Amino acid sequence: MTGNLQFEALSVETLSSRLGDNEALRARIGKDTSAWKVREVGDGNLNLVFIVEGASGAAVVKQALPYVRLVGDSWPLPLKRSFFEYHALTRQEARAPGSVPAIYHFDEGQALIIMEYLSPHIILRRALIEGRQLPNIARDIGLFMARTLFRGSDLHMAAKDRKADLALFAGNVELCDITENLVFSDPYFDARMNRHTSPQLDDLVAELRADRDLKVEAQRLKHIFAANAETLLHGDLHSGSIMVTDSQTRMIDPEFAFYGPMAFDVGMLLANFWMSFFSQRGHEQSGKRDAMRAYLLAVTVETWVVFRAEFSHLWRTERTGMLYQKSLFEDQGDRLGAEQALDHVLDQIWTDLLGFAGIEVHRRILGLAHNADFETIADEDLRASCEAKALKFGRHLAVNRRQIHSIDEVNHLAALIEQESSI
Ligand code: SR1
Ligand code: MG
Repeated sequence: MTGNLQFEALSVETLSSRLGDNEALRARIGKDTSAWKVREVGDGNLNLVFIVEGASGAAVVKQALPYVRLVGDSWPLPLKRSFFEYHALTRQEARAPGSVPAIYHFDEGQALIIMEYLSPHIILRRALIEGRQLPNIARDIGLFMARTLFRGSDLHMAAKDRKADLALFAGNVELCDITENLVFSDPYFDARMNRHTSPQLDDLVAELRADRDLKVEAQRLKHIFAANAETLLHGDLHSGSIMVTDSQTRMIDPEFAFYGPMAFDVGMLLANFWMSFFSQRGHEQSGKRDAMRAYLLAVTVETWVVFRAEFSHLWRTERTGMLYQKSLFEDQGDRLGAEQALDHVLDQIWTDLLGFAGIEVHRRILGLAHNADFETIADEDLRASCEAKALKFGRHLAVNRRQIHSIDEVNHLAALIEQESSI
């Protein structure tokens, strides 16, 4: 298959004949296409994902569709998101080696990426729902975020290279548009595709939509998201975009990549740990999840500690960009000045990430794209109780983020709200 043919979606039936002459795939899994076994495993909202197994190995073929899979062809979505995903993956591999799947082939015309089959990895969200405590995720994800966010910014890159990438990823308009609407606006009014656990949450939803302070903060955060083109973001760094074993962590699916605020990736990621925390009460059929709740809060602490430490290390050793030049600080013998500036940058990330985390929690409970942490709780009253606590927590983060100064303070609040009998 060449890049010049008209786009055509692959299927389990056609994949072997259409990709049978692809040298990258043949080299990886074996040349005998009659031995290839194909499964479609995509469970995300947008794309097709195939696992292809041959005589000597396996690979993943991911293909974008010209519409939103979750909704159908009534919501067209450009194929070029595959181009942005491919270019984001190559940059993430360069900036945080070993943190993303290896790429074997990219076909822009067919919007497909052939990449490493991660096995026995599973999606992090699923592992957390099962109550699995993974020892390395905080460290691995904290390092990934610090390295990609720092090294994709004007703190590190040559200005002309960053501006070229800023221009490249500025084309990812439609995926940004999804985030701009689904995350920052739709949860706060009666948007067409919204849904929530009803009638249990009806009163709380009405209260949040009438909450002026919350709406203003959501729009201030949207403003930061849209206007602060600070670094190359993953753009959709939730627990469904991370694959894990007990010892390995891989970030996948950066099709929402664009230049935005550092705090967005960190906030979205931490929000997903906090949502997992609030959902655990709904997964206690085969035993209490107290230890899992404690683990999840510890993961948020360690992720933030690792992020800060690695970001600070890079600040001191790789600050080669045009911002906060060493010529103004260290080269003048003013090491403390550089540390003062670092504190300001980290403080800003901290304050903003809390806001992004708060609204990420809201959109997963009130908007179109819910998450399995809550959705798999079959008892609707129990689910609503978990969701209501998470909504209350999210509102506090979004509105009061400037008055919150430590992750322990956030986790103390989470624990207090979680222990309330009902909301
Ligand atoms: C219509 S896409 C809905 C959501 O799925 C993706 O994973 C992103 O999180 C997006 O917001
Ligand atoms: Mg995705």
